[in-house]
Amino acid sequence: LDKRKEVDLKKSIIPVSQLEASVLFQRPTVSLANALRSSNSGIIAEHKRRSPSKSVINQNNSVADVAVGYEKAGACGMSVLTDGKYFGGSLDDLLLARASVQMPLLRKEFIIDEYQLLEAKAYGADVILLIAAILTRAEIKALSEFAKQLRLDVLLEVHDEDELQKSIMPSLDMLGVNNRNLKTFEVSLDTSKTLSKLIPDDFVKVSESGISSIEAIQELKPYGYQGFLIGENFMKSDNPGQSALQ
Ligand code: IGP
Repeated sequence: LDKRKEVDLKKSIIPVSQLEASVLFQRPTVSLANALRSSNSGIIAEHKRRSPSKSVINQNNSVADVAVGYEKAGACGMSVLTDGKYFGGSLDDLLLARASVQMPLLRKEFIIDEYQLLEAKAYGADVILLIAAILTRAEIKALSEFAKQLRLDVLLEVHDEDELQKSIMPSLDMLGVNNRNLKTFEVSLDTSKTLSKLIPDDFVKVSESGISSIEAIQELKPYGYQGFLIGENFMKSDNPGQSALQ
């Protein structure tokens, strides 16, 4: 989990003042948490070209086509991987998705610095991901409070009870339980089931990773989950939007 050491902040490329002056920075954001609360699909569909666990997943479909397909299929929101090194994504992917759809967009990234939140907003995100495994409680607090000032929703991701206990605070909107063990890449929905009862009701619960069927979603709903983050299962198809319909 030393990924945070490798995050390349490229701070010098676009000055903060320029990010803040961008047209998208002024755009009113859309809350994914609210969308999930009032939806019965709860699907957050992800754009993911490749991953450390699976290498290549999809190199053919354009981000714009994938985004439009997901929106037409009725997804509540879309997650766009902007990490280049491990996932082959970029901020341009986020920008292209933003130009194509109205639904809330999540910047999926290893966020460790406020600058990345300004970037997220300037490139059209509505939601940011914070990963408990790579952040201290103080960092989670500072980053989530800054995100709220920017009117971005915050999805906080945990893998186990310690990460969850360390992270709970009012500046989070959604708590995501990642079913994928980052050390072994093994996936188990039991992680979501076990941790669900420890998540206070004021947060929208999201189950992340390894969800590959309607049955899995039906299985998770009784545990209080209202959001389901699905990447590979859709992206491995020739037509990700079409596969999000089923
Ligand atoms: C999607 P899957 O198994 O449906 O492709 O998983 C998403 O949960 C996964 O990509 C993810 C992720 C992350 C990627 C969850 N947390 C943190 C990068 C960083």
